Amino acid sequence: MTPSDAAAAAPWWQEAVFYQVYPRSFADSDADGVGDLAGIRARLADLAWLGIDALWISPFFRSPMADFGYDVSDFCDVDPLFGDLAEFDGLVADAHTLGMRVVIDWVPNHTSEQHPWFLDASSSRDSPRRDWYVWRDPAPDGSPPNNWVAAFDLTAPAWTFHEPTGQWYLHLFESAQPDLNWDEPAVEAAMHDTLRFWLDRGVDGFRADVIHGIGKDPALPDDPPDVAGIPHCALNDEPVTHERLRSIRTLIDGYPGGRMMVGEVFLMSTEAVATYYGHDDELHLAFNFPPLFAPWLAERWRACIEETLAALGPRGAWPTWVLSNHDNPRHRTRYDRAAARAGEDDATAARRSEARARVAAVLLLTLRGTPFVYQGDELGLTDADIPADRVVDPGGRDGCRAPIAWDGTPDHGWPTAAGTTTWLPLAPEADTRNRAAEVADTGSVLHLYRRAIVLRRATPALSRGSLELVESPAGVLAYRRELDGDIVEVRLNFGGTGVDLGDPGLVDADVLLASDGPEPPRRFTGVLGPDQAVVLRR
Ligand code: ISL
Repeated sequence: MTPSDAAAAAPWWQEAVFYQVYPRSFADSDADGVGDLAGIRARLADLAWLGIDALWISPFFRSPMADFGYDVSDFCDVDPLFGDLAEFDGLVADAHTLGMRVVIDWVPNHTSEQHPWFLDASSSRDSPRRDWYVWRDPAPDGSPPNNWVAAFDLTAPAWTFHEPTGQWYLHLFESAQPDLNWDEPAVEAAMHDTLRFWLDRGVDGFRADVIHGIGKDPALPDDPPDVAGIPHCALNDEPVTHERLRSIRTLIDGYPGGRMMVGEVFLMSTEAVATYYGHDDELHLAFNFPPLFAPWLAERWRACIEETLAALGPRGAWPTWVLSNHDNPRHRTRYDRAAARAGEDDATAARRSEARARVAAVLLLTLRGTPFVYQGDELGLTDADIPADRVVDPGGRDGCRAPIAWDGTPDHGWPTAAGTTTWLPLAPEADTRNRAAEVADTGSVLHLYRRAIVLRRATPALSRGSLELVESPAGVLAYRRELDGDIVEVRLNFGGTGVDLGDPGLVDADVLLASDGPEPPRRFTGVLGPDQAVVLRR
């Protein structure tokens, strides 16, 4: 096998650039102020233009929307708010025609309290489905069975007392999201069936929500004092989960065409995340969140990269990189807020904010591993300021979920009937920072993403090559990507002043990409501009 054959044989999800669609806020087809599947379908060509290889679509299943779709009441149907199964089938077919894969969310840790399984389980202690959820008697003083706290409200127990049957049920998230009991074989079998349902419909894979949650210590012990008060979803890390993942892997790999699962392993340690790949027999990919929470400092990013490659490399596990998603402030907003806390004044912020976001884009799209772009980051969006009377999310995550502006018309592509409005206010700067305006401007953040994706695809050293960190002046992150003798150098200036790299070998190198494009100077001067990233070939 020649090296290029080896590259050709890599699974598609290692070379793909993924794009996360949060369907409520992406595009709306029926003017009800909430995005939908037909809206996504109508915009697939735009994503293909950007160079996206695969979509991850957040939940669109039947749901009472207590957690905006992460509370599922039917895993095998589309909520009427988003369309129907025929629309979904059409979306998959159209995406495939355009050469894009479709990965959907799978929420195995919990259901909605309105799911027929929970309605049945809670109907009586004798219900045949009682054990599909986690029920416990009250402690002797009537309090919850242990000290676990739920995500979103750390003052609230991860348990709700169910009066009619006199027991508490477990929920690592909202009380409207009771945890499934994966120790019950029928639960595992039923959840496997939900995977088969969508695999049979032709999806290319799944993003598995809090996947590490499906194994719990059956003794449900109190959290020790040093971690008591941390949401328990951030703590579950049980051996039994790995067995369950191996069964899931066997099921998925039994389908033709290279289906995959990327798991949300919400554990704050890259070492722990690495174990969820197993020995190439558990998750195909796992999200690794320490870099998402890392501050915008070259030295911290260097450490994140070192840790990630050291933890995953020996297992042959393939990294993923995420800068934003629907649960956290967008990266541009996080870095701006941190700079403001460190004393950055408004004028400096105005100059640096977008430039930093552009450097972050080059970082995301030139690292070794599969990048996930969160919808709107490619427009350089910041979070929306949500007025108090428009806040809807129990976890306070509305700012990054603001609907995407598509054009410069008064409604920016989100027409609504008189007296109604979009479910959240539109993303900021909609008059200028909308897709149509950025398509028209080759200097836009959107065009930077497009150029970086095109370059990545055309350069196997970037999509598949090794990554070696390189010594660099303070405030600069430097690495080298290499495959089959082709060497690509990446230099990212995290600071607001220019830096002479002091590397004569780079003077006159070809500039393949510059974060401040549009047209990179053909030769590198050896000096990085303020908040500038470049991709070079000597
Ligand atoms: O959002 C968080 C903190 O604000 C995280 O703790 C988050 O809850 C965690 O990443 C799990 O997230 C996933 O499962 C949740 C859902 O609300 C999130 O949207 C989803 O990404 C429950 O299904």
